[in-house]
Amino acid sequence: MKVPDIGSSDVPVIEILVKVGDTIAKDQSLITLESDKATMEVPAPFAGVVKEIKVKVGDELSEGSLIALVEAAGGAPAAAPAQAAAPTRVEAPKVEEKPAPIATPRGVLPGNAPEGDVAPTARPPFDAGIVMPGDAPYASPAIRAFARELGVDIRQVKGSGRGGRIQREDVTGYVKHALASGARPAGAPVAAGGGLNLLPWPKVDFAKFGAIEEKPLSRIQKISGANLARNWAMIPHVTQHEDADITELEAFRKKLGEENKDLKITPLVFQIKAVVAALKKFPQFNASLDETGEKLILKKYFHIGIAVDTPDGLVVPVIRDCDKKGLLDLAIELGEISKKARDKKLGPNEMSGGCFSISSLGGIGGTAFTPIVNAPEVAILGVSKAATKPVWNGKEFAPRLMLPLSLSYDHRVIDGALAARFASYLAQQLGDIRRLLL
Ligand code: CAO
Repeated sequence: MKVPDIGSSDVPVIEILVKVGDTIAKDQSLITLESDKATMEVPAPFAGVVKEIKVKVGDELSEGSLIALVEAAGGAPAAAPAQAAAPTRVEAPKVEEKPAPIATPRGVLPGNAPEGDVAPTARPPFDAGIVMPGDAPYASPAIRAFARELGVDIRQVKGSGRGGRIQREDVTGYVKHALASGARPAGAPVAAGGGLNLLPWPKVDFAKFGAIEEKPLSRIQKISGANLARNWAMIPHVTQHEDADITELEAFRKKLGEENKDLKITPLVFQIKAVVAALKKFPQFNASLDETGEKLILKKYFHIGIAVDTPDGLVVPVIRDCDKKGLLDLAIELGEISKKARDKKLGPNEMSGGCFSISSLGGIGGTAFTPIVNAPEVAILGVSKAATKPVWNGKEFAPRLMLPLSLSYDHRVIDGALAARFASYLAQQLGDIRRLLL
């Protein structure tokens, strides 16, 4: 069994989830990899018995790296990907048409990966001593980063996970305990009116008030929730609202749709083009703060993230080099990434590298909203439903199709005046189809 396409190379192994002699099921997780973007489990492409493990914790793997030799289960349909191992002693696996599932992302950014939410059923007993010999406490890099962020000395934290693995809750529990006992966690800065100093989350027995049902959050909701909470808390947001007159654009879009009946051309592709034009004119928007918060990184490429609503939650795939693509190319790619997102087929590389995001609720409704900036980007465009409104043209009110735009931005990087200019330029581009197509 080999590493499938994981979107990046030289990704360290942080956990080995099977051992020699294990009978494993198809799609059972073999190892956990952790890049700086995501923690992901690599699933078995077919069922069988583990004969030899070819990796150890700390090894850096890329697509095609050999993980283990596995004897395929007799007669079981084996979905071996093209790049999968053809190990000796494996009965020639029958190749399914469906490609092997790509590694399952389990986190997005260090500190945000939900830990301990993996189905325990298929896993062997975990022994921290094997993967982290010696006295070093066992914790994933994400948890170490989380502890560092809170100023916690990870060696002081007792792990409650399998084999003493330190989980996110252990770190937060340690901090809560330290705060309750009046002690300051080792290395933590002294609070002097700084920090969020939030009240604990209310613990309520809702069943006391009526019938209830519990529903766990999906993995995507947990990951995006942690990111949204951080971005909302750490970025000083302001939202600038603007209306674009898209009467002419809409007539052109309809015409284009009639000429390309097999293609779905929605207003979103025009918005991508308009955003690229505005990013070129206002480079401050095509930027990110570095991790120190003292330097702005200006980008010379134009990769646009598109918020896609899926049954499991919100994901933001990225369309690359939108400046080099025409409207029809963008329409094709938008259709492809939306489908991939809803089919849970997006790889981590398809959700990274964005410069600016668009969140369109135009197909659903609403007149305005305040999207949350997708850090480390510095702005995001929210789009609501276009509606025909009476607009004064100097002589009379004329019916015009108006598209509501809501531009949220990081006020540390962008001033209000600049945001107002960006939003009105965007509206101007969408209002004059000739400019957009230049
Ligand atoms: N005004 C009026 N109509 C609009 C519109 C707008 N601003 N934007 C799209 N429409 C129309 C489309 O033309 C399409 O009409 P037809 O069915 O007649 O062709 C219809 O609404 C549905 O469009 P769509 O949603 O399928 O396609 P899209 O290209 O506009 O959007 C995608 C694609 C993936 C962005 C969208 O499906 C989606 O997931 N949106 C939700 C994003 C989200 O959840 N954001 C919130 C993030 S914060 O929680």
